[in-house]
Amino acid sequence: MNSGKTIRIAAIPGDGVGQEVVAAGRMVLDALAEDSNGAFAFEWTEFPWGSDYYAQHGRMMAEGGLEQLRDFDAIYFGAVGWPTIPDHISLWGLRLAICQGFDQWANIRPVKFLPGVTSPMRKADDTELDWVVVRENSEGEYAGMGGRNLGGRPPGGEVAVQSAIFTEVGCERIMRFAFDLARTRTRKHVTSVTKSNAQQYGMVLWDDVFNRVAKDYPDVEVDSCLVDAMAARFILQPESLDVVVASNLHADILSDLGSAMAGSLGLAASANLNPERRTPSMFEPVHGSAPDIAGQGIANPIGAVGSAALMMEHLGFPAAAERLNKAIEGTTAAGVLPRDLGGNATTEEVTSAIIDNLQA
Ligand code: GGG
Repeated sequence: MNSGKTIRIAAIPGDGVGQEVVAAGRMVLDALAEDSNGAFAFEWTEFPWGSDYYAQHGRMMAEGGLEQLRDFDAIYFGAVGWPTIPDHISLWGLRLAICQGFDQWANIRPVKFLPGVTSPMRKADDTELDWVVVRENSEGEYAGMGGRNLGGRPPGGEVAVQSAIFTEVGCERIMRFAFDLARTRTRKHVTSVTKSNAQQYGMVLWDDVFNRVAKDYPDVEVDSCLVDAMAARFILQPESLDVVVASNLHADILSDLGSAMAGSLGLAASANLNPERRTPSMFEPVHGSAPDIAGQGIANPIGAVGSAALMMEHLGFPAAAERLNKAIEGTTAAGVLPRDLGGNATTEEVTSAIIDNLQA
């Protein structure tokens, strides 16, 4: 008998494999709740938004969609993007509309080796990789400002402008978030990713704010690295990193590199947080809709289940989050691996194994 909290979640499976991995994540979460001794239960509301919805309604989400989501405890998201719709329309119409509409300004993307998962970067099974990429999630290169065909130039001479907006408030809050996170970790190190040698306004502001905020955290080690050098450092000196804070675009690119180093993009979990908790936060695997494998039952559900763990942590159930993470580890350690990790387990088999491992 449930006498604990009923957690109200808005599920938005979205496009392609998003639908498969959100279904998998929901099964795992329901099994977790059933076994929680009444500590919590989930009440799910599913929203059919995405590219199919666009085909019928000419928009990616319902009119007033944000208002429909506002009172949920959290949003559990799959993926967005489908070949029939230009990617910038689907992304801005759904995922970014939610992230920016709810001011989910901090995106965290942990990067970790899992037991039993090999990768070209993993020289021995005991090699450690344990970072968190902190992505500024509200402005920067994703400010959505600019225009095309300015001045009405003739065909062949078109000009487009895409502005990156960096505000002192936006930079400071993400820096402080990264430093606060680093303080909870063993290494207590923050690396700021920049490109201030070439981008002399926004990225210099980014550096100035980083250096100023760092003074308030004398117990945290810091360094700063150009984004191009950082890509090389990910590969050549992974042990030198702990918390990596970067702009919207830089962090998006680097976190994909990091998850590939850990074995596959399919493993990567993420949380889009409104740390002030004024609005619901959104939890989603980092991967996209993967049209090439959608509907085949072979998508990797681990990124979605890992995102569910981040959601439980955020909602104040750290022991439940730990159980989810341990169940993922038990599954990969036992060699139940989907295709992107070199195995042949289906989405359903990996999901069942994770549910079985909740008991371990
Ligand atoms: N689950 C993540 C997702 O659907 N991503 C789609 C995508 O294209 N994202 C690009 C971005 O957010 O920068």
